[in-house]
Amino acid sequence: PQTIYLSDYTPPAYLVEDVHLTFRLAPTATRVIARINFRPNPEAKSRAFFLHGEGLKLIWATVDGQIVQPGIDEDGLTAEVPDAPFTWEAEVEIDPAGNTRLEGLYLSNGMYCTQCEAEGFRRITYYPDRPDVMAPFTVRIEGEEPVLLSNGNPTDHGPGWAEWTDPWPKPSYLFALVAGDLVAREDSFTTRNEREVALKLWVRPGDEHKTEWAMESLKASMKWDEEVYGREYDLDIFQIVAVSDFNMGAMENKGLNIFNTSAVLASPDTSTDANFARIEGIVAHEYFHNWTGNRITCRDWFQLSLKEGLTVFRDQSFSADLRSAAVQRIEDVMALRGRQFREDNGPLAHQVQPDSFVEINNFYTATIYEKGAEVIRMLHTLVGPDDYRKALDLYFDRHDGEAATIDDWLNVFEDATGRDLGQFKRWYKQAGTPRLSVEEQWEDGTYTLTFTQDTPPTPGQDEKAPLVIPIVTGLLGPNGDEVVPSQVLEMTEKTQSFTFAGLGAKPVPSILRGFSAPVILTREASPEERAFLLANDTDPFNRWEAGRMLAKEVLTAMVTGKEPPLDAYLGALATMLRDDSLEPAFRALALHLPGEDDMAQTLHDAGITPDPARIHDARETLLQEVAEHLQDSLPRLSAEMVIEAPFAPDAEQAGKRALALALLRLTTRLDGGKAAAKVYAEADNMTLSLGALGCLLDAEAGEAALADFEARWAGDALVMDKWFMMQVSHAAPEKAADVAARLAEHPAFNMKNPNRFRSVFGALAMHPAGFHHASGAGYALMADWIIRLDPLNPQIAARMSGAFETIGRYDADRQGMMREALERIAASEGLSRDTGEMVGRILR
Ligand code: BAL
Ligand code: ZN
Repeated sequence: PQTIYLSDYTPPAYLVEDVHLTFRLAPTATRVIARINFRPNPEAKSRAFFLHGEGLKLIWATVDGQIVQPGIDEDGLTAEVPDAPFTWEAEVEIDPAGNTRLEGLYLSNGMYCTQCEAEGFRRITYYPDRPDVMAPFTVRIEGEEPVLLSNGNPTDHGPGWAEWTDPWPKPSYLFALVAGDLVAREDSFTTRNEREVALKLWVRPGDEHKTEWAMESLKASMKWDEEVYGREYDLDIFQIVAVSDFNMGAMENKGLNIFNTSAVLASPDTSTDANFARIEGIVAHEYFHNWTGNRITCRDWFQLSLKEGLTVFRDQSFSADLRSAAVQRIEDVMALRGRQFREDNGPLAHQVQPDSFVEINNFYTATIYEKGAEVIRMLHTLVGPDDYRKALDLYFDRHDGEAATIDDWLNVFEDATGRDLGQFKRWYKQAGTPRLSVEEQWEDGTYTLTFTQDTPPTPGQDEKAPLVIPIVTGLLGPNGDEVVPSQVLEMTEKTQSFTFAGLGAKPVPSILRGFSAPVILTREASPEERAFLLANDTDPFNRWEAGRMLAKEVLTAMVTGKEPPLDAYLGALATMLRDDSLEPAFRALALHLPGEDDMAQTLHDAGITPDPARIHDARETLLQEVAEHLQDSLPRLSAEMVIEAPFAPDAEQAGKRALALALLRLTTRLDGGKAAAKVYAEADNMTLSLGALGCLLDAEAGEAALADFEARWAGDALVMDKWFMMQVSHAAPEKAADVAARLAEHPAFNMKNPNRFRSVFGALAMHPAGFHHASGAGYALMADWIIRLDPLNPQIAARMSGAFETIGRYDADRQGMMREALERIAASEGLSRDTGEMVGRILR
């Protein structure tokens, strides 16, 4: 397979004036007739005419009405064309029913739908399938299906056909088509300029009752984008369609977003609070793409973070505004550390702007998305909210209708603020998570913090230059008062000191408030000082962080056979838990022990080879200690978290349920599951049902509840995904692989459905003590199923192979078994470019 390099970018030879597509739908033989007006690109370096195309059967093609015989290979076609504007027409045949890759046009349970990002459009028709070719599309769909949809506004229809016109020039990756037996929840939104926009959320008949939340989230997003970014919607209609077989969470096709059912359908009975929050965030994310991604798109796929990092930052800000900003930030950082730090510290580490790729689908990563968002958050911190808004206004003014680059983005900030961002740009070009260490000095009322930054080598990048790191810092006095409020310390050197003069007593520093940069901060501190910060810090993120650091020190000591600072931790936890001024969601997060994978990385960073079994045991022991220490408070606190009001998926109720369940998990350690059984039996919402089920499984008392759950929810695919997932994630480590293997034989297991596949094998990958069990059964099973899935759905198979990305952390035996599993995948016949690239990078 060919490697694509950023440095090889050349402008397209021909640009597209407009596109007219006709679809004659048929399950195994859909015909697509394209009429495309091309014109030479004055900026092009060559006149070679090439159209991408994969898996297409060409029926005929013409140039200006004359039949041509193009040269065709597996990537596309070439033809002789004029050095002047011309019309290309072609008819191709494709097989949506046989399309299990879920890229291009495919059938999902009798419904036609598309996924074109990144390079799926070339599986629909021959086209310059690259994001810097933008054009308006008109689409005519002919089919028996009652609902026929495409991008833009509806312009005409008749029996068995419909026509849609999208006036906004777009790249082909934003094309969408849906046809099926669907029903809509309808609503409308009036923009700030009094334009009426029809809103339609299309689902299968029977799912109508699960549409209210997404519709409310959509309207809130439209309003927020007007208020916060000054961005108004630009078509007469905005539509969302829910699809059950979908590789991603959702897709921002212009005016016609397509969503994985799991990212849009919600009801209190079937969805947890976490599902509701995720749906709200994804609906917002896809809607926000209308400006950051669609109106301004990416010149090429090396610029992916231009739209994804920015849009994640926007959806995180939206959720922070709608919910609790503190809780949102903690959750976002937990996700960043869990996925991006893990990626950045292993063989798959790559830059926010990569230099090369083999398969772009492998770069829809936490680095492009979440680290990309952190980079924008740092810009926001450095320039401040007013200049940030000025820069964004300039970005939209300057680049609307264009396919832009990350350099364009940074230039806008330089022009709007007068800042030189040359050094800042390194955040896009250097992979790896910087380590930030700090030393303090106290002398005659002057306090000095000296920071040192160091980014470890990553594949292909041995040397790293210093980054610009905004370190938001405040100082607390010995009585807990804030003596120096938060300020941004702007670090640009490898080692740099910051002094604070005129202090009456040696302060306690609160460093990297709000997690102001995506770095690993190491700072020696006594358990007492961490407990002090957990009790007194005015920055909620750092308050939570102090508790987490303390918990990590306890777990590290337990794993390495040292004396853990248990009293300091348990005392601080108890005080925090009783503090009614803290919102329940925060207290629930503070009760949450660092995860097993997080501990494995922490130990590895400290030069200790992690033993997943010992980490698991230490965590279990600590949870037992916490439960016993808090046992007197548990009944009262649990009673306080009971909600009398009718169910609402808002942040306040969700926070109370989160704390109630955190307490229930502790109670289960003391009563063997008695309280959990009662909660399960009485629950009137999925959050409590599922939480109680998890407790029962942990107590090995979940058989009856599991059977009940299956009987009740057998007809609901999204709930059954939870049933599969819970059994794997709550399995004892030595049983996890067996449980996954058994579930894969269940009649309701369907490997072609990405949600179901992930519910079993994604859950196994995220069960460190199970996946990394010393028997090697987890590795072998994962390899077996990646090999089976790869020919059907390479994208999901490749993604799943990321389970092995932590190979470098473990002992020689585990590394040997992981390598064997990876080599087995690499050697399987006909392995896809997607999985081949991933496995190759991990083995490198
Ligand atoms: N563009 C792919 C899906 C998303 O990031 O919204
Ligand atoms: Zn996105």
